[in-house]
Amino acid sequence: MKIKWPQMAAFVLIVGAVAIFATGLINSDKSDSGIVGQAEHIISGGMKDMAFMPAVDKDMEDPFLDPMAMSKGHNHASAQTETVAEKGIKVIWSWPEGKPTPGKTRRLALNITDSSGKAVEKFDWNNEKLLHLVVISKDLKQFQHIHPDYKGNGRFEIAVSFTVGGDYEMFADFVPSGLSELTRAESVKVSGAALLNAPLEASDSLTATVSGVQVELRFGHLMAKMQTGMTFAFRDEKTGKPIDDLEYYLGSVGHTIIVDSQLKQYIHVHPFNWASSGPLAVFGVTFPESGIYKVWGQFQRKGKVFVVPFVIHVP
Ligand SMILES: [Cu+2]
Repeated sequence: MKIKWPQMAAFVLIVGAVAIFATGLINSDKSDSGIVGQAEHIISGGMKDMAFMPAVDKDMEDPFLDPMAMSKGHNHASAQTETVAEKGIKVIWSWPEGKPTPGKTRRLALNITDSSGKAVEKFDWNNEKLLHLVVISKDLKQFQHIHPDYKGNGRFEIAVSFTVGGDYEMFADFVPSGLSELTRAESVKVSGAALLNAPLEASDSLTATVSGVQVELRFGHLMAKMQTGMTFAFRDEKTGKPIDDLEYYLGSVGHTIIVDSQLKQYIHVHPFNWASSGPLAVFGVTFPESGIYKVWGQFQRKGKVFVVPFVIHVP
């Protein structure tokens, strides 16, 4: 066999990455109950051999799980790992047209400042956007993932509409140039009849059908404080055939947003096999505490974004 040196170098890098990952598993973070932003780093190679990886059916081979294809690193600070400069970054949330009410569209403004109160001017592109805004109702039934426009001088704006009244939590993800990806959260009360808060229960089945696609969610060894693989597997609803024509949504095969039942933990993860078009989207995630979590997977096919929600119990 002829050894190609670029491939050899890549192999060495991968082995190194696996070693770093293994260390990360042992030193898993202890997190308190603050908002936790989280993102997972690329691991490859030995992934398939570890308890980490969920088992998938034989016909669900994904060529982009090839270690050579997985190269997109991603850096995301958590409340525990933020530097002093990062901790100083604040978002001032305001509703210039008044507080939102159900059925009416209202403009939301986010002004981002540093510790001295000065506007943060420059942001890095992050998954094709400068700022991602996720809005979730307290009962976790309502979910929006939207992208405010940058108006300059640290100010982002977007028109938001709510279908029902009640309490909501808003999460903004952004990367001030030179710093890590940060998450800031704010609550908003939408006037009108509040939602009935039925307690959240884990989904009976981790299979759902959305827009003609049967989506199955699988985990490796699922346990709090331990990184596990989280795989979405896609089949055609009618034929049962694996789907391999997913399109890029915000620069990758999909995105997942996860919150705990109290909306205290917010986890935004990007797939390892980001360049894939299916039939799998594979993520790595660490659930900070045991409990009930809601997972929204977002994917795109035939020009349309679809959202797949699941409620899971993490032991
Ligand atoms: Cu986004």
